[in-house]
Amino acid sequence: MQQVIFLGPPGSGKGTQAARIAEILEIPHISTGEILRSNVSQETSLGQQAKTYMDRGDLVPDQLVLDMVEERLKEPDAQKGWILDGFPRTVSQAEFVEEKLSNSDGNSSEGELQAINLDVPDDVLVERLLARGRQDDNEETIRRRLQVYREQTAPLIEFYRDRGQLHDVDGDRTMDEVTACLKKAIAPE
Ligand code: B4P
Repeated sequence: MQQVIFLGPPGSGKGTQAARIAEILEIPHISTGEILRSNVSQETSLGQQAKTYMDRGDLVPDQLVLDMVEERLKEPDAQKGWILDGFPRTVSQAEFVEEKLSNSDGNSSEGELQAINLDVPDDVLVERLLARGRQDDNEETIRRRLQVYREQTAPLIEFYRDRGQLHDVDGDRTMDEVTACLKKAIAPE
C-alpha cells in the first residue's frame, strides 16, 4: 500500500504533480484544497465555515480538515493507497496521519509513507499563482499563504526528514522534468 504526502508552498506544483503520480501509481489523488473548494461552491456548512479562512489565505481550522480527511480515507478506493496533496499542513495534522497509520491494522505502517518536499523560490511561486488567477490567487492572499506556509507547514519538512521519509525535489523545472524526478524517487523501476 503506497502512501504519499506532497508538501510544498502554494504554487510549487503539488496539485499538478500529485495528479500525475496518482495516475502512474493508480491510487487516488486526495487534495484537501479541492475538497474544500468543492464544499465552498456547493455552499455546504463546511464550505461556509472554510471560505473566510481560504479567502484570507489562512489555514482552515485543523478539526474541520481532520474530519473531512478522515471521511475521505474511509472510501473504498483509498484502501489500496493514496496521495495526499496539501495535507498535512500543520504538525497536528501530521500527527493525525501518523496515528491513523499506526492504528489502521494494529501494526505500524512506518516506512511505507513517503513525503515529498517540492522546493521552488518565492518569486517563481508568486509569478505562477498570479498567472493561474484562482479566486485566492491575488497578490495579497498569495503573500499571506506563503507566510502561513513558512510558519505552519515548513516545520513538517524536518518532521518527515527526522523519520527518514522525506524526498527533496527541485520543483523549479518543467512539469515533465519534475514528474520524472518524482517517479524515480517514489516508484523506482
Ligand atoms: P491548495 O488547493 O492546496 O492550493 P495551493 O497550495 O495553492 O497549491 P495547488 O496544488 O493548487 O497549486 P500547484 O502548486 O499545483 O490550498 C488552497 C487553500 O485551501 C489554502 O490556502 C487553505 O486555506 C486551504 N487548505 C487546503 N488544505 C488545507 C489543510 N490541510 N489545512 C488547512 N487548510 C487547508 O500549481 C500552481 C500553478 O503553478 C498552476 O497554475 C500550475 O499549472 C503551475 N505549475 C505547476 N508546476 C509548474 C512547473 N513545473 N512549471 C511552471 N508552472 C507550474
